[in-house]
Order: sequence, then C-alpha cells, then structure tokens
Amino acid sequence: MDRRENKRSRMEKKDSRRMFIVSLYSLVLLFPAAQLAAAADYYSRADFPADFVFGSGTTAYQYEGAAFQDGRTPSIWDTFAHSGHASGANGDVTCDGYHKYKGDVKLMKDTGLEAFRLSISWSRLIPNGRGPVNPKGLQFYNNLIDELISHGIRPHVTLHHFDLPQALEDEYGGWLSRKIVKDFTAYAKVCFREFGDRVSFWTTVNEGNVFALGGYSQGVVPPGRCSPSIKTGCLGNSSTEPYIVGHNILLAHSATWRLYRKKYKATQKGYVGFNIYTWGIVPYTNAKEDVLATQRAYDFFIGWLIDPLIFGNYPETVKQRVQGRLPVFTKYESEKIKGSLDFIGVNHYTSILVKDDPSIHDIDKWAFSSDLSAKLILANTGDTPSDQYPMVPSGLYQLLEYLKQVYGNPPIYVHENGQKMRRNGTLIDTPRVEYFRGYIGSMLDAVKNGSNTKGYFAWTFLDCLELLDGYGSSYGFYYVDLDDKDLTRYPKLSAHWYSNFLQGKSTT
Ligand SMILES: *[C@@H]1O[C@H](CO)[C@@H](O)[C@H](O)[C@H]1NC(C)=O
Ligand SMILES: *[C@@H]1O[C@H](CO)[C@@H](O)[C@H](O)[C@H]1NC(C)=O
Ligand SMILES: CC(=O)N[C@H]1CO[C@H](CO)[C@@H](O)[C@@H]1O
Repeated sequence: MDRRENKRSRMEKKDSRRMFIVSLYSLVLLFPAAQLAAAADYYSRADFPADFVFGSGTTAYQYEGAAFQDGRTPSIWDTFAHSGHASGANGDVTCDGYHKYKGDVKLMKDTGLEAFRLSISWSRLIPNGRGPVNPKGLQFYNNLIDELISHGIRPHVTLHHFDLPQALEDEYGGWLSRKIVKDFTAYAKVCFREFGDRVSFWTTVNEGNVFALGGYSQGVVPPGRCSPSIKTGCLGNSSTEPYIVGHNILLAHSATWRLYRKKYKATQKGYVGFNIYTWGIVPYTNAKEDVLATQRAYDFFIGWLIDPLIFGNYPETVKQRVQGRLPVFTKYESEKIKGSLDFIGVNHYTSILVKDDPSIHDIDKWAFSSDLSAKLILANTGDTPSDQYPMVPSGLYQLLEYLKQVYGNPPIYVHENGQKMRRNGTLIDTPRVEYFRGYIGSMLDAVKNGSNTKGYFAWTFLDCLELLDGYGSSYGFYYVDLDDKDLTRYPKLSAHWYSNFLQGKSTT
C-alpha cells in the first residue's frame, strides 16, 4: 500500500510538472527539449479504464505478401514500390502473412494483445476495384478474422491504407475523381456485409492527410504524384490535387459512415471512424507570430479533414488561404458530412516546431507549406540518433488534449505509435522500450484528465515492409529474418516489455 501511494505521489509530481509545461506551451521552447519528455513513468495496465483496449497492428501490403497470388491485382502501392521508391523495396513477399497468419496470431496471443489492427487489400477482395468479389480473397480475410476472434483478439479493420486498386487509378485517376465515392462505398459494403458480424471497428481511410499531401503534393507515398517542379518526372499539381483528393476522401468517408448507420449499425452495433497523421505541434518561439502559425498548422493538418466531419466545413484559415483551389461543400453535402464520425484514429510518432515564415516559397517539401506560411521543424531532443524519432511523449498528451477541447471530446484511438530503429541493428531495442514507456504514460495522463481515448495500437507487430524506408528501418516487436526461407520471427526486448505490461506487471 505504501509503495502504491509513494508511486502515486511521485507520479503526481511528474504530472504537475508536465501540466505546467503544457499549459504554458508558448514557453515550451525555453525548456531543453529533454524535459518535454517528462511523463508518468510508473503505471500499469490496471491504471487504464477496463474497456480501454491495447493492441498492435500491421497493414495488408506491408504484411501479406502473396501479391500476385489467388487473384489479387496490383494496388497503387505495388506500382509505387515497383517504380523504385523506398530503395526499391516491395511487398511481393515481405512477411508472407498470407501464409503465416496462424503462427502470427498465436504469437499475438502469447504476447497478450487484446486487439489487432489490420487492413483489407481492396484489390485482393475485389480485383477490378468494382464488380465481382474474389472468393480466395474473401476466404483469406474470413480465415484471418476467425483466427483472431478464436484467440480472443478483436480485429480493428482499415479499408484503405495507401492501396487503392491500380485498376481505378488507371480508369479515372482514383481519388482525384468523384467516381471514387461510389466505388469506395460499394467496397465498404462488401466488407460490412461479409465481415461485420465479427468486426466492430472500421476505419475508412488511413492517414487521409498524409495520403493527400504525401501522395499528391510531395510525391513520396503512393500514388507518388506532384508538380514536375518538385521532382523530375513527377506528374500532377502539388497546389491543387491534395485538396481535391482530401475533398473526395471526406465525401467517400461520409457516404460510407451513412451506409453503415442505415444498413448495418442496428444489427452489427459497430463504429466507423477516420484516421489522420498527427504531430505534437509547438511554436518555435513564444513570439506571437509563431503562436499564430502553430494554430494555422493545427488547422491545416488536423482541422482540414476533421473540422468538416465534426462541424460540416473546412476551417476558416484553410478557406481563406487556399481560396479557389479548395473545393466547396454544397449546403446539402455540408449537412450530410457533419457528424459523420464515430471516432478519430490518430497515428502519432513525434513532435514538430512551427516557425512563422510569410516569405516561404519552398514548396519542395510540403507544397502547401506556402499556404501555411510556416516552416515545420522536427523537434530535436539533441541526443536522438538520426535514424530514430525525437522522443517527445508530452506531444501525445498535448494532441489528445487538443482534440478533446476543440472537438468536444470525441472517442479517440491511437492507431499507430512507435519508435523507428535500424532493422536488425539489435534485438535489445532499449530506445523503443523507453519510447513506449513514455508515450503510453503520457496517454494515461491524458486519459486521467478526461480525454476520451479508448485504445492504443503500438506500431508495429512485426518487422515487415515500411512505407518510407522499405526494409531499411523497423518498428516491430518481432524481428523477421528476411534471409531465412522460413522468415522466422524473433522477439525483441520491446516485445517482452509490452507483454509484461499487458499482463498487468508494472512498467518499472
Ligand atoms: C485538463 O482538462 C481540463 C478540462 O478539459 C482543461 O481545462 C485543462 O487545461 C486540462 N489540463 C491540462 C494540463 O491540459
Ligand atoms: C496547378 O493548378 C493551378 C490552378 O489551376 C495552376 O495555376 C498551375 O499552373 C498548375 N500547376 C501545374 C504545375 O500544373
Ligand atoms: C545485430 C543483430 O541483432 N543481428 C541479428 C540479426 O538477426 C539474426 C537472426 O536471423 C540474429 O542471429 C542476429 O544476431
């Protein structure tokens, strides 16, 4: 008992120090960045609400392999990977989850996962993007979902994770066309109909903001479009296409949410959410200009796609700055889209500092940084190796607090959070353990202060293909030896740590 109280008072001390930093966050930059990392260090699984869910995840293209097997056709990610991005690494085989899922589900069970986040490959299920369902694809996802359920692991399913069927990209430009709304909804309907008796948590689109910006402005994620001035050989228009794509994503999401509510909610009783990439966002200095630029950054990265789903329209800042390049919702669309969201999924890795810069024209990195008129600088904790993320756990607290206060405390799932390290550098991945300890602790602080955060999915379960680095970096609890024909999985220190945590042991 004494020990517990002692722990609690130590934690409160830490809490209040961090709260001070957060509430005065215009002063954040005056603190050495290492102090930003203060978060509850002592806690256990039991400190979270009983219905809070902990898991891990992966996605179809990164995990399944069997890219040309049993009727699957390429997605825009296959095309992107095969055209030399991410050092030419591709998902043709990767972790071969298509054949190895049974062993992996057993490993999840042994690790203690309560839930698993996976995505469905649209082009495996419906190879032409629309039309006939592929029976082998259907069988695979039924098998995987059944395997999870029979091990007591709840599936959380994403419908689109950077992997639109290439057939639809070729036919009408994919997400650039409004035709996507109808095809996406029809695909979602197949998923709800076939899997919805066992799946209660659906995410329509993963990282809508990064897909639109990275895929159509920077050209660094599928489908790799951008203005030719940004990258030689790039096709597209970095200052218009991201906004068109963002708009169509919102319309497709909202149509899907309404379909679920109308046809499936009463019987299946599930939830349909949307996912965005997030950062902790702090001003570079406490000067008024940087504080205002920080608010703009929230509006552009979070508000751009979340405001319409909650309030029915884009943030004023975004409308004013993007003007004619920003598509407009009709009054009817605005009414339909408003409130079409059961939860927000956030992917969160690190924090950025925002520096006001009215003169900015370097649209080579984020084309819309000229719309934002600010520079985004990775928070540098000084001692972070360049192949890892600066560790700023308070950034997650701050993000969750922001979502709570601005959007009326909607349910949140942390869909991705994890530390990047060199692949197979070592199985003793101590920095990853420290990262999880800090971020999960910071999330606990947010929950204690009333955030409606309901789940956490560590990225990622296995070392498979990574979107930006191919096989160069890894985030997994388990190392996968790609040179071994059996693709053997080896637990890292972080797997033991997470497993201990999930089994109720304290994190010290
Ligand atoms: C805790 O939550 C309250 C109520 O939402 C809020 O006013 C306060 O700023 C939060 N505290 C911190 C430190 O974020
Ligand atoms: C992108 O579109 C804008 C607005 O239509 C136009 O002014 C600009 O020239 C286009 N840029 C490219 C690279 O096509
Ligand atoms: C440095 C390091 O951890 N290397 C490991 C890479 O993975 C193989 C298993 O395939 C281990 O045997 C090595 O120790």
